[in-house]
Amino acid sequence: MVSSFFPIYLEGEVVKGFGRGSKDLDCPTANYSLDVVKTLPSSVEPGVYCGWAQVDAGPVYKMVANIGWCPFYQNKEMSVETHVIHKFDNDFYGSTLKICILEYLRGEKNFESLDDLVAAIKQDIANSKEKLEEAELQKFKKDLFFFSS
Ligand code: ADP
Ligand code: RBF
Ligand code: MG
Repeated sequence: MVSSFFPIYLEGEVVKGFGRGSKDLDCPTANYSLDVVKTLPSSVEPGVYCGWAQVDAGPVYKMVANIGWCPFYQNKEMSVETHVIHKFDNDFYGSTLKICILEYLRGEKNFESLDDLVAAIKQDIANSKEKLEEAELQKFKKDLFFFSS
């Protein structure tokens, strides 16, 4: 079941993130500006979430998002970083990204090494792919949020 706390919808421009080369780790994350991050309900727990994502008026893809302060990097500001589970040919900075957040996967953690962080992210991607096959979550792929302008 999708809990009554979800879905959470976010929409905003994709901006430059921390430039830590997430892309080199095979996991680019599209970042929102702080203004968009601030529109999240204050009761959202930092952590890793799965749901659906759309870049401009493109197809709706599976996504996994990290919400929080990234203890591994000790960020000063809360961020929302979305990894869209799709291979894009080009960057899409400046585009509008819509996300529909459906389920909490785990809390944010600190890691001993970058390798451990990358392994956890890989596992999150695999878990999200599987979860989003559930009929209950599939329904939101067709949500009006993505198809009304
Ligand atoms: P930054 O630190 O600027 O966020 P990243 O290394 O995290 O840089 O790369 C993020 C950028 O990569 C996104 O803003 C987007 O333009 C691009 N990108 C390409 N493919 C994806 C994807 N599958 N998911 C998210 N962003 C992607
Ligand atoms: N950062 C953390 O410090 N702890 C985490 O548990 C964590 N989990 C993440 C899970 C996913 C699916 C993604 C996309 C990012 C996560 N991050 C986490 C953020 C990560 O530190 C950030 O994307 C870096 O920029 C990667 O180089
Ligand atoms: Mg990023």
